[in-house]
Amino acid sequence: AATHEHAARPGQGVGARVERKEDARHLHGRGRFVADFAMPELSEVAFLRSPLAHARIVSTRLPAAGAERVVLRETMGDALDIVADSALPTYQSSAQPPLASGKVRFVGEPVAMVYAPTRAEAEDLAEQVEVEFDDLPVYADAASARAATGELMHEGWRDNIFVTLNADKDFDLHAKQASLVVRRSIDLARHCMVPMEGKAVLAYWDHQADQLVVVSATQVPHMIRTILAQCLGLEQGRVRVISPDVGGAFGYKCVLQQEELCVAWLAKTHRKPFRYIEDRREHLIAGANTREHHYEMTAYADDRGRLLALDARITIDGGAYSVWPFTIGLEPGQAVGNLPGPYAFRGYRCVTECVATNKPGFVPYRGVARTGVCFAMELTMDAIARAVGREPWEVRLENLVPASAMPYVNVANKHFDSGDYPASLVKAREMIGLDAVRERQRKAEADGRLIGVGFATYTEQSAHGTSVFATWGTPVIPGFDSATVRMTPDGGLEMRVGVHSHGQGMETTFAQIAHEILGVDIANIKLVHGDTGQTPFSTGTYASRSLVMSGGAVSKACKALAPRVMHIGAHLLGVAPEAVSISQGRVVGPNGSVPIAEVAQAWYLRPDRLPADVDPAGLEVTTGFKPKVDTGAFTYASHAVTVAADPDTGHVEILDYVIVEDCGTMINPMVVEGQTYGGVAQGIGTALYEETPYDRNGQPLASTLADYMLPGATEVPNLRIHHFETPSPHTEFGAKGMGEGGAIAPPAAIFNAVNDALRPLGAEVAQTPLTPRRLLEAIAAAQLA
Ligand code: MCN
Ligand code: SMO
Repeated sequence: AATHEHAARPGQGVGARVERKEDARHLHGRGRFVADFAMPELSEVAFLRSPLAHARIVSTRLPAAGAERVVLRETMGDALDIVADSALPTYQSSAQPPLASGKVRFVGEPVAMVYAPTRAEAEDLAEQVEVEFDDLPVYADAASARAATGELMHEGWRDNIFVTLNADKDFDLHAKQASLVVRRSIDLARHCMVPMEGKAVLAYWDHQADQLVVVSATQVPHMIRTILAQCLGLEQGRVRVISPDVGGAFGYKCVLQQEELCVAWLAKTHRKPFRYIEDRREHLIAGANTREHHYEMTAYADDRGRLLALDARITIDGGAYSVWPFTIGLEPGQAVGNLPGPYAFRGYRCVTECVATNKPGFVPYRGVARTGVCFAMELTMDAIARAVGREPWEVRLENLVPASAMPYVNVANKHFDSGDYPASLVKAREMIGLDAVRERQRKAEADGRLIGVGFATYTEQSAHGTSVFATWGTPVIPGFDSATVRMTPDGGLEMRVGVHSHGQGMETTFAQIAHEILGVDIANIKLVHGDTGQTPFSTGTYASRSLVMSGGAVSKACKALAPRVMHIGAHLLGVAPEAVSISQGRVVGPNGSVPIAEVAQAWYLRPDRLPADVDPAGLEVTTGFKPKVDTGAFTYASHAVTVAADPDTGHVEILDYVIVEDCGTMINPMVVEGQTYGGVAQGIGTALYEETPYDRNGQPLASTLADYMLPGATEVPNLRIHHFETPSPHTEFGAKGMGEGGAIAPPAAIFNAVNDALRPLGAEVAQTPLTPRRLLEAIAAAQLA
């Protein structure tokens, strides 16, 4: 399939820029988040959190008044710990207790749970719980964790290493043909995820249904039900999980959170409602972390800069606990598999070690390891270009997998399905106006700042199947999903999916898919999602899988519904079913048409008007979808950015930013653009601002938004986006998932641009975030050298 430029489509179907249905309720304050629920007798929960990074709990003393409202691990009886098992051979599993038991492993780990009528009272009571600790050696970074001689992070472990993953594909064979060897050390800082809404969970006992109901800000309600029932020893049918409106999730909410388990336990035990809402300080101290990767890259290339082989050592600081269900194995697994990026070299060796330290554990975060590997690979690509004295885009262009080679299996066994990677780079170069920037660089800036331009190209695998997740040791992910579509008596649709939309716009885009097939007005299509009591099972929303998998199932269900609608419609028209079709919400025959609403009315209210051989299953279909292959559909993009770096103040300003992306057929280009804007804003955060530093005692040094820098509206430039649409051969409509991609490339493109700007000074930067201090240090180091 050839890559073609996107042409906007009118109407409400696939490809139309339809305004988001869900925005009306959010803009009018009618959204309902966990914090908005009101309930009689609701108790608010607070946690007493560990002040130390690694310590034994010697004793705990409860306050005289209110002791009955304090819960410790011992009090929780036989509630199970969160154990995240993996099939990876070197993996050491961690057990995360719902409340610390015996010892604490990071600052902020919940030690006691307390409840009261208000949060303030609960916090006051928590402060009166006295805990005596005995210090243990703190592993505040990967080096100290590796060198451990004292007590290890987890009982029964052989060392402090969660998992080691290696790859070796024809490395020696190709490396020895190289005439050039380029080395770089590259670092990404640890940071938080900072969704607008943090963790939020409310649980109560539904006495009528005799059921535990857990209302949680989660991406994966069905998975949370499965694991909560297991951990609490309840039959699956006695747990219902509802994910209401969610104020951003970004991966933070795709795992079982210990607070979810704690609050659910309270509701199960006391048969009353309880709620916990994470505050910003708790998020910054004790919420999950992401991104901290260290790379030692050695690239083997020829004189033109063609990469022949890559040797990489990756260290990931995974923090204290592995998460359920994905496990910490996902991070190194994605790192090893995605480091080669969109390039066509054939020799690859990689050793990835994921270390356990006394910090909050890693949770998947938009892009997962791909932001790190893209950063490492793209900085290395620019380093190669420097070494051979060519333009970085030119060297990149020669290394990218060409369109003529598609479909292509790369050195890490990624099955690229379609697309024209070089064309996206060429277009990005054109849009950023490279020649004009080079001209401007020759003339120098009047204000003394240095201008630079940088590129990055990446692939974003979506629609991962069972076999792909199995290579990361997580066999829980199926390469399929399902949907229920029911036509209502007025000819509208009620659609049910087990994935969950927490900002992605699915209520609109899934309706567009149904409109494309059945012609029903999207105003009369309702998407029900995120409630285990009302939707078909799904593992949920993550890995940019929802559109392809669940949206694919919506498509299949609508396609299965169509012949039933036509069958009744043909009967109403008095013609044979083969003679009719569906068009613009009507069943159309050779000599007349009937609105779909009339068909629906016949099914529900006028059985006398139905054909004798009508399908008794009626106007409701549940069906599943699976892509033609298990190996995924690959979105790709090239980002190009122009920056100005001030050598006096160290300040970096983004002057221009362009994105040329191809996610196959777009269901809604406006939604795709919104997804891209949000992702890029987060990527800019990773590149320039966000960092959670720790001191050597494992104390977090950025615990408020005054210390933890987020990009605001003034730091995010106007982004210019250009679309290609190369349909995937494996999916409905040829769509590919793209929800994470925006966050993958910005650190790479921005650092390459800054390094381009710094060339006259001989300085180079390779550590996020690029604070003014780091920039000035790099310049100072170059002056000394
Ligand atoms: N879309 C489209 N055409 C395509 C591809 C996608 O119109 N070819 C639309 C989809 O219909 C959907 C949206 O774009 O409305 C994203 O679709 P998809 O790529 O399938 O991603 P998911 O829906 O599975 O969302 C998950 C993804 C992930 S993994 C993270 S992390 C992330 C992201 O989405 N978290 C988000 N985007 C987010 N956006 C918001 N607002 N909030 C989050 O927490
Ligand atoms: S990090 Mo996204 O939820 O896969």
